[in-house]
Amino acid sequence: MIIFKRPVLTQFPSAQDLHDRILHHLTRGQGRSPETASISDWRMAISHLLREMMTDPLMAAQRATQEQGAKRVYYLSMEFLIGRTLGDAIINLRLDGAMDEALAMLGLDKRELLEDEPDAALGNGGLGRLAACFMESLSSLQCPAMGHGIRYEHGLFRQRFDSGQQVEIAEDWLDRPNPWEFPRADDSSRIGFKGHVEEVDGRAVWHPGETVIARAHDLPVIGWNGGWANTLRLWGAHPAVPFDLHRFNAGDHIGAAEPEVLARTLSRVLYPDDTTEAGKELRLCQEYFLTAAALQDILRRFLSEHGDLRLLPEKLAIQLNDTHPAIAGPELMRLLMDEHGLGFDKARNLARGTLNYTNHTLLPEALETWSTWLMGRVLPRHMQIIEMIDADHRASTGRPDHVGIVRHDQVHMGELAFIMAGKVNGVSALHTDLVRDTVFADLHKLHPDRIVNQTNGVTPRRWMRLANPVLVRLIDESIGTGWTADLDQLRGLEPFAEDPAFREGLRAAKRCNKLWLADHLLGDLGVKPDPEAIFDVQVKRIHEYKRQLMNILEAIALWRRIHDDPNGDWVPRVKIFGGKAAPGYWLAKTVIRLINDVAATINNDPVTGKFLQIAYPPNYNVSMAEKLIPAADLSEQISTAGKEASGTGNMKFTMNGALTIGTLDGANVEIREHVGAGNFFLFGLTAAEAGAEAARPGHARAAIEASEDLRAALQMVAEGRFSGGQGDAYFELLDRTWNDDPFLVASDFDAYFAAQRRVDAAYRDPAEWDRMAALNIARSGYFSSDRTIRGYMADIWRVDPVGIGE
Ligand code: GL4
Repeated sequence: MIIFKRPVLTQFPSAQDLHDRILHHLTRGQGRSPETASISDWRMAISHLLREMMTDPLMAAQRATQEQGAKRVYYLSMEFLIGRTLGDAIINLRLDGAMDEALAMLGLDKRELLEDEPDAALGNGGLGRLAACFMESLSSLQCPAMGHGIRYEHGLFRQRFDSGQQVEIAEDWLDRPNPWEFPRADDSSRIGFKGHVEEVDGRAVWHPGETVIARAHDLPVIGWNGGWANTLRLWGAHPAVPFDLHRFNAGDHIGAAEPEVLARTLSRVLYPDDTTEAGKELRLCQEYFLTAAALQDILRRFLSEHGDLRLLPEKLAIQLNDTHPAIAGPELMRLLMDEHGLGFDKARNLARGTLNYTNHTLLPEALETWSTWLMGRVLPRHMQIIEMIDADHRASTGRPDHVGIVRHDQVHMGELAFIMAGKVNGVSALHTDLVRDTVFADLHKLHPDRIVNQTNGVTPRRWMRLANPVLVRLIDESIGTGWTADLDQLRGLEPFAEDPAFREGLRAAKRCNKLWLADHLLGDLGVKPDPEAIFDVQVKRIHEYKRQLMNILEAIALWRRIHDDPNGDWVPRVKIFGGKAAPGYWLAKTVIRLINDVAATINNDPVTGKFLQIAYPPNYNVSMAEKLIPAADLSEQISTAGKEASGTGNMKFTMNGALTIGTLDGANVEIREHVGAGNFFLFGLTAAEAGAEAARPGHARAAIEASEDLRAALQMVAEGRFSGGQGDAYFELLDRTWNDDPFLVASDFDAYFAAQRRVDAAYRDPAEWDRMAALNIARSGYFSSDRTIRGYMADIWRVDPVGIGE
């Protein structure tokens, strides 16, 4: 094995060295003098310096991979929810101490610099953030890998509240140049759409009616310790004919730019739907754009490295993040058959040996389908190949008709992805069981070894080291820093749970994070909570199945009880919400309005003010999560059992010492197993019970009638107590809760309310609470995305890390 030396400069440069190099980038790179530089100029200079420091590990990794002829992993995803990069780069390059000093020498405020960076929101929620955590772990584990995504001009919309209602504003992260990317004008592909297919000498020839150019922008992703960097390659769409000079010269000045506008539409905006599919033609075009650009690129590199297509499964593994890039099956077959002359069987075997698919949801509205008419019009050759794959699978397995890819004139992308994948994985133990038993039950019977589980994880570098430096200092002082790369070492904290001094330290760290949050984020909302209050946090997309409605109804019920006994011994609580609703999801938007209306009323009540407050800061995103999660005492993971595939926020809270109130859903099940049932506030129906309950006629009405707290809370909403006396403001929401309630807010309400009172009781005993918090941290090691990626490497990709080092 060839061993590469780690570049000397990335090994802990001195503060003076950093200082000089920042000045160099500011003056020579930005063309600014220190006297006239704005905060953004400084940020650009520092970011460019850090990007420069990533180039040696980036190229060393490439060289080592090539020299060893190692297998490469490609992660195809329509979403990468990156957030900010600067703070993460400083941490992973191990520059924190020296950089702090250098910034002090330059008179710069680190927080102000970090806050100046736009939050790259190229994703909706968990699925996109998982992809970003995976990229970081792949680099930290020295796995040769590349991410492929779309360089959306506009990421997820920014959220504002107007009279409590969500208003969406276009996001514009690329308005200012992105200092992290390397534009690769030479790495481009032509992507065809529409047109027709012709048969020439027995071979299919696709003549696309439209063509666009995909152009690569590379972001280096640096791993922990700065020894290895992989690339996240984001594709931008450009016109094949840049500008119609004839039309311009003929006086049609606007029409001349039409090809440009049309092509660029493909990478213009991220679809703002999470777990719901729009079924729009542009979305299909975006999915094909990403997949085709990635596969051409991957095959080009593979052929120049290995030359022999038969080596595909041995030399590369491609992971499809949900069905969004599932057109990869037919596209890879098309390239192998139509462009490289392979027969169907060979092409199918090579594709299946290379592709794998992760399922991220069971919600029926999220399972992608396209009409055969649309697929045939946008991708005529792919439609033919899909029919061939389907017929071949039917013939080779003798499967029943209702299991196929094409049914009722719809192309089912889940079935397509399953049939074309070597391995299919779910994202938590419970979810994988449900994948086997429900959506893919028939296919699972035909291919019993195909479905495997890989429980999600999150990177402790961003979610602990970067987000929670005060807690990290305490941990480092107690057990050293080795846990950062090997999160199981947090187990070493278990004995400290019994140590009053450690628990005191833990309490002080949490208090520090809570004070900062109260001052900076909640203060802007006019909420001034007592840091002694329970910080009770629910942050995630707003969706009925996640049951933010149950949480706010609990707040109303509690408020009413406090009112009845204002001198009671109540445990003070501040309920914090964060999250966006899909712009077209009317009920979710109604829940947002209700939370804001209830907050406005409760926060202005002098009688209950010292016991209960509600805060809903707008525009929840990755950087807000980094501030909220370390300050949380209580993590709300209260989805209807069987609906949340995994969750990943739940893991971030646990490793930051929040206790969970939650259902037996997704990865909550495994979190509870790891931290211990006594250190987790469990409530609610199980997935099996929830299925039965939802099918029981009149379940909601019966549950409401049996619960005085819930009935009273709903009554107050119905009377207009939170909507200026307007009783009908929430008519539809109430009507649905009484008469339908598919996500069982009513059936689980009393159990939830009771679990919250158990939380109150536990919080009264600080030593006991802190002991539980310490054990949550100590036992959270399993939820590192390093463990998840090791699982993918061993069970799905069959790749080894590549040696590189001193
Ligand atoms: C999701 C799931 O809803 C979420 O539970 C899971 O943690 C995440 C990553 O696997 O994927 N599926 C979709 S779609 N969006 C998600 O966030």
